[in-house]
Amino acid sequence: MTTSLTFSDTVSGKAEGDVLVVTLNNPPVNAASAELRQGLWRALDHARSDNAVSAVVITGAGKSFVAGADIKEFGKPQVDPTLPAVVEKIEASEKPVIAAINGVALGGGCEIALAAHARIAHSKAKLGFPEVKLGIVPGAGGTQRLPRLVGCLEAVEMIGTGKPVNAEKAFGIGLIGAIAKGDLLSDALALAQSLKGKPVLRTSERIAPRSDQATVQNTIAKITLKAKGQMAPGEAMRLAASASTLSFTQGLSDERETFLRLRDSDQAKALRHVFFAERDAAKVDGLEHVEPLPLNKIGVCGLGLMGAGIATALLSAGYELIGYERDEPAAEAGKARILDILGKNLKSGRIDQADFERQAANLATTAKLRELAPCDLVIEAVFDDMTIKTELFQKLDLVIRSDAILATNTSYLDPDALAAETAHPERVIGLHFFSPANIMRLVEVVRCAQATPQAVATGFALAKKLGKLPIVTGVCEGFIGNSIFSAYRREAEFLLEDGALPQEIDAAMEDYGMAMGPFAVFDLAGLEIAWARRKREAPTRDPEARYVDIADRLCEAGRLGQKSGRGWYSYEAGKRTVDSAVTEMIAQSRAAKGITPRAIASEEIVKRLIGAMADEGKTLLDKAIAARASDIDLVMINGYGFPAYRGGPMFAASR
Ligand code: T1G
Repeated sequence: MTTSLTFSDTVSGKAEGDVLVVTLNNPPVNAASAELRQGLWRALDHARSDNAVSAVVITGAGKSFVAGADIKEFGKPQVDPTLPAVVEKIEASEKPVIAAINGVALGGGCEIALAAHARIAHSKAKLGFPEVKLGIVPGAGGTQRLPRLVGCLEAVEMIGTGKPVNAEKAFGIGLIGAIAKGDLLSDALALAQSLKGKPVLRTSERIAPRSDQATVQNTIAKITLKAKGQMAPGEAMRLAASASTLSFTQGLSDERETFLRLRDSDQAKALRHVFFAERDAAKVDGLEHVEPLPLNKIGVCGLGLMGAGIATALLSAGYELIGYERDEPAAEAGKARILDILGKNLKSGRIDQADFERQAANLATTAKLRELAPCDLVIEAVFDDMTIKTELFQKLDLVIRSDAILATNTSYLDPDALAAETAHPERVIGLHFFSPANIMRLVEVVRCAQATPQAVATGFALAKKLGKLPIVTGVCEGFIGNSIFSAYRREAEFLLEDGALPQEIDAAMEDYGMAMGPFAVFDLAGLEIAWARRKREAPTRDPEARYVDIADRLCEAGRLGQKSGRGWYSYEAGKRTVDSAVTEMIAQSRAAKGITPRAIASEEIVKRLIGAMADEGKTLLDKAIAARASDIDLVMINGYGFPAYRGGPMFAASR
């Protein structure tokens, strides 16, 4: 006998015999909005007061159980009941409450499941606490209930990293009691029948299974190191570890205080900005209703470091790949390079033997361009020279289908000029990967002037399929990322002339949270590319514009960066050391211009460099190269080591 009940717009109930099945339905991800919380609250009240109800099953509609608290409500006035109150009410129920986890149970969604008296999950379910990725800690009992179920070691790992676990792992660590063998709801109803009338097991009353404290502390130290500069991971792990020493009530109040403090912190605001920025970046004007072309076979021309990385990313995503090089030995070397990366993925456990064999089987290399004829899309990653790329594209024009996509991985050349040299410029786009391309998440999808929306949509969809973060950019020298990076470099060199030293500027930016300071990055990338560009620009450079020639002096002295053993720093045995010769060259350059150096504080260094990036960002927005400021933030965070917990240069400058 089934009776339908409505507890709110997003919460409904059905009586399956004497079990009340409560379904949460707040598309797209069942975020625990105020409306959903109120509906769940009413459902629990109904279950408590209706004698016909012996147990409750809570489940979600769609692909999520509950994706956590509604992040859009953060910073807004609180609406009752709060999530902690709902969670407490679930656990307090005298009638067994079963969580039937149909999909993702994240953050507050996992806390709802932990408060239930039993948990059963669909085999494809995922459970986790991603709060640290939002600069906060779980705030509805997760830091205290999780350790009581899985032990402190598993808890600090899950809560400290924010990484979800699959159903099998969740079952293995005791986070869930069962994985549904048949239909999830039927299995959950059977579980409810088996528990009804029995005393309920409350997670908060459990004692956290023992974990070796030394191992727990080691794990905390490892994760804290990786999360350099971020407050939340350390706090979250401290709370989870405290479950073995503090009472539930003490731990809960500490959790609440910590949650509220971090929720309003600058880091949390920045990470919320990044969360929504990633969602917005997927909404590209003009591509809303454009169907990407289907892609099966993909060609990669140039199998050097970048090409091999791109090829590996494509193979990992399941594409058939044809790698092309100018001659057989180079093609063989390219194949070996790709197989070497796959081998490393196998060794590190990122893929298993079956994956390795499947990907290797999907790989073919050739020195015959005509063998790329069956490709649906070809990406070139040959040397960044216009003549070489144009010749290649013109040959490809004659080989591949006219509707196949041609993509260039150029960093600085003009893809519009390249497209204009081909027979079908409408199918030419830019796909600018970042090295190592099989690791780096960012792909700049370059919307060439003559490219069709379908060509751009196809490139965009491909990048998503590779698990990358595609950001659409218009055409200008350096697109979004390298334009901002050039402004960053320019201001860094102005700071040098004004009185700061490379190591001071680097220290200030590394303290700010950059993965590496600018001068260390310049040395890593090599100084010759920027030098070549400065020489190219010299004839047309504005004589009134401020120009710092220190980098030119370095290059003329053969100091081309890490690979030449000397650049802004010296690299003895690979170790970066300050070189007095550079300090001397800087002093001479200042003297030649009659500049008296002054002491420059870290705050000013950071402010000027962020400011320079943001100013360039504004120019890119004015020129419609970037669609939104948050896209620029994502490019700098995912391609240039800008700390996500600062939100990106545009966000940081706006603060
Ligand atoms: N709140 C509000 N909106 C959300 C949301 C959330 N938790 N999660 C997703 N959305 C929106 C998103 O903005 C987008 O909107 C749409 O849903 C689809 O998302 C007390 C306080 C669940 C794995 O961190 O990781 O619980 O752009 O494109 O790729 O301890 O969304 O369409 O308008 O990402 O299929 C903790 C966040 C919260 C999970 C689905 N939870 N979400 O991925 O879809 S803090 C999270 C995700 C918390 C408690 C604390 C993913 C997903 P729009 P999408 P997807």
